[in-house]
Parts: sequence; C-alpha cells; structure tokens
Amino acid sequence: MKKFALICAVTAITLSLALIGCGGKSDEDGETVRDEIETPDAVPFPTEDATIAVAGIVKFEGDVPVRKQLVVSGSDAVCTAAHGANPILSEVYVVDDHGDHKTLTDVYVRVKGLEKTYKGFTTPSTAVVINQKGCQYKPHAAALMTGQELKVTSDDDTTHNVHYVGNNPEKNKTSKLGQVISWKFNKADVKGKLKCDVHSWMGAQLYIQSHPFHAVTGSEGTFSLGMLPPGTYTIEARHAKAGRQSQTITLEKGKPAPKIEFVFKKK
Ligand SMILES: [Cu+2]
Repeated sequence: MKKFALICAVTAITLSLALIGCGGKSDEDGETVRDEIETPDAVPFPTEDATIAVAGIVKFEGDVPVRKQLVVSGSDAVCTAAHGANPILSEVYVVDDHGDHKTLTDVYVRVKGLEKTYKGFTTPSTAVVINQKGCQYKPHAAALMTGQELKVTSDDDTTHNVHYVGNNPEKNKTSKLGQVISWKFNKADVKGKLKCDVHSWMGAQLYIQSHPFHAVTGSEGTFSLGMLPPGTYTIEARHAKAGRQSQTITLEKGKPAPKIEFVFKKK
C-alpha cells in the first residue's frame, strides 16, 4: 500500500506541475499574458491586400470627472513651480467635452491576437518619447512595440527615478534634467507602468505589443490602428481605471472599414 501511495503522490505532483505549465501566467483579472507568442501558421506581414485603414473613437458617457489635485509633499518646489499657479492634477480620468460628445484620453486600443495570424511586423524606427515635465509623465500613457526604443527625457531640474514594472524585467534609473534614458522591451505587456520612487504621484501606463497595430487616444479620443487585410478582428480598448471592452469587426475587400466606437463610463 505504501508503494501505491507513493506512486499516487508522484503522479499528483507531476499532474500539478503539468497543469501549472499549461496554464500560462495570469494577471490579476485573470487574463493570460501569452498572446505575444507567434503560432506556426502565422504568415508574413504585410500581405498585398493589407489596404484597409482601421480607425475609431473612444467616447465618454456621464459627467466630466473632476480631476483631483494630487498631494504634493512640498519637499520639491521644482514640481509645483513648473505648474505656476495651477495645481498638479490627477490624470486618471482626462475627459474632453466637445459639445455634442465627450471623449476619453489615455485609452489603449489594439488589434488583439494579431501575432497569431501574422509575423514579421516592422518595428518602427522612431522612438516613443515620454517626458518628465512638472513631475508628471507626458504622455500619461504610451504604446510601444517590442524592440522599439523608448526614450524617457526630463524637463525638470530635479531628480527623478524612472522605474518600470510589468511583464518585462524591472528597470530603474535615476533621471536628471536633460538626460535621456533609452530602453527597449522584448515582451508584450498591457499592464506595464512607469513610476517614480521620489515623487509618489508620478505614473504612466506603458503598453507594449509585438505588432504595431495599437494606439493610445489623445484629447480628440480618436485612434488609428493602421492598414489590415480583409478578415475578422477583435479590437480591444482598455483604460487604467475604466476597465476594458472589446468588439469584433469584419473587414471586406474593396470596402472601407466600419467606424469603431467605444463608450466608457467612470468606474
Ligand atoms: Cu520624480
């Protein structure tokens, strides 16, 4: 019986390990972080028929949220001086009222799972730049392709430290006025963040994808994802606080893409 029990125990442990191995890495809301993996069936991109421009808008429904004044410790006058008489405001919900509609800034929109169908995407040769200005990251959210350069600059005559946490190995570097930090990332990441351990309120979302079909909304709420071939695609929009949504679109040969519209509310 003892031998039988031992065999059972070993089998159970082996099965557990196999399940862990198959399960993938899950983030806090249960999404596996594996979609950067290319499948063997992926075909080289672009194909000749990748001519349909995909674009849309992210609207906001409800009252324009009041942007809270961030608590500034008072220890760094450079931060407050950079804003003059204005307070340093929260960038969590930046909503623009355009009269007949409102839009939400800093929403990350991507074509989800495109790397399963296509491979060989061209990495943009231009760097994505995030500047530290008035002790805030500008922009507050950015989209970056794996292998693309991220430059973090500083207009502030104070010491920051740029601290990346996410799906890639952690990065942490001191930053002073005029210095440029140059980083590249190898893994896709929709939960990456830049922090500053000197100024606790500083933060930025850094969205990394293994293809270039992604964008972050600005003050007009619009996004442009690039040119795709006919087919059916999942378009996902996510915001740091308002959650995420997705919709399926079908692109047909010889026809313009359907206009994509997401509507977010405050959560
Ligand atoms: Cu800082």
